[in-house]
Formats: sequence, C-alpha cells, structure tokens
Amino acid sequence: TLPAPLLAAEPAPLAFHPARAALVIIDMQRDFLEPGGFGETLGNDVSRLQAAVGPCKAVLAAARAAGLMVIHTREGHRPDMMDAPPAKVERGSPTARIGCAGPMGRILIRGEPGHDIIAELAPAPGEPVLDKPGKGAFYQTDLELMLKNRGIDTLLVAGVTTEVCVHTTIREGNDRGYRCVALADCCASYIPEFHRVGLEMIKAQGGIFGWVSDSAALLSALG
Ligand code: C5J
Repeated sequence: TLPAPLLAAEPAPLAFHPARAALVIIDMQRDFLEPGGFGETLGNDVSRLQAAVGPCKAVLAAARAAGLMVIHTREGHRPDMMDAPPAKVERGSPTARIGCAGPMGRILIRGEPGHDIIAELAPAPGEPVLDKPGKGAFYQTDLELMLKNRGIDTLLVAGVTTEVCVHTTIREGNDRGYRCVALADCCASYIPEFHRVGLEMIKAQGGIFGWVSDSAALLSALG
C-alpha cells in the first residue's frame, strides 16, 4: 500500500488515506452566495463569500482527480415546509423569510433556483448531493451511513459559512469519531471576524474538535 499523504495542518500535520477521506462541500448555494437569497435577506453582504469559490474549485478538481469521495450539501426545506421548525422560520423580515417568494424563487426551498449549488461548483454525476434541514450535515440525513459504507474516517470540509454550517458539521463529525479538517480558504463567513475566530476555535487546545488546513496544503498532499 502507498504511504498515507501528510496534510500540513494546525495544530499538527495529519496523515490521511485518500481512499478513506471525503471532501465535503457545505452549502455553496445561490441562496447564500448571490444577492436576493437567504443570506442577503438576513442583512448580510453576500459578496464576502466569494473568496471561498476559487479555492473550493481547486480542491474539488484535485479531489476528483485523486478519486476522493466528494459530497455536496444544501441547506433547505421541503416545499410544504413540514421539516422547517417554526422557531427557524419566524426569524428575519416577515416578507423575506424561509418559504417567501424572492428573486431566486422561494427562499431556502428545495427545487427553487436559489437552492441550487452555484454553477462554478456544480456536482458531477455520481457525487452525492445531501439535502439537510439544519445547519449540521449529520442531522436528519444519511451522511453517516454513506461515510460508514465507504469506510471514510477523515472529512475535509469546505463551504459556507465557517461559524455556522461548517462549524456545526465539524462538531457533529468530531463527536462521531471522524477526523475533521476545515480548509480555511475554502470556507467563508459574512462576518470576517467570525471566520477567523471560528477557525481558531477548531484548532485550539490541541485541536479540540478538529484540524485547520488550506487548499494549497491539500493540493500539495494530493499532488
Ligand atoms: C447559515 C449556513 N449561515 N450554510 N447557513 O444559515 O451556514
């Protein structure tokens, strides 16, 4: 067998087996990255998330070339919104909440244009697209089952936003025994300070719930 590549990361480098690692790209959806979607209705400057697009494209291409499992997630709800907790729906402006009509269709609703993954990161045939009703990718989804069936033990996590869905997914994965690595420049937040501190939190205390690496380190490890 080939030696496990070493990924430069903090707080320490991490050896990983490409056959047991998955690239998980969180919620790179039009609703979060483009004007008129969920992110903007909450008062955010969506242009801040663009920084993650190029690095995500690069790691996606490298992961595909190396034969890594690639999983895309989307946050959103059923058109009947039976899976949308009232406590989630009732936040934000009453005319621009989840389920309301917007320029990209109903906000954060499956099947609407805004719910799609941005064109630059479109899933390839055969790559699982995981629809999740919550912030974490494990909650009420079959992610754990897919990872178990593929023998995955390491999650390389990219996407948006750092301190919300990326963090929640890494925390969930860590508790389930996965080595979770946030790829810093492949993640972004509407609030730059939260991006920075969110990454600090993961790797503090000896990597309390994960590791932090970046696209250049992953490309070099896979190269
Ligand atoms: C948010 C997400 N921020 N994908 N969702 O509501 O991080």
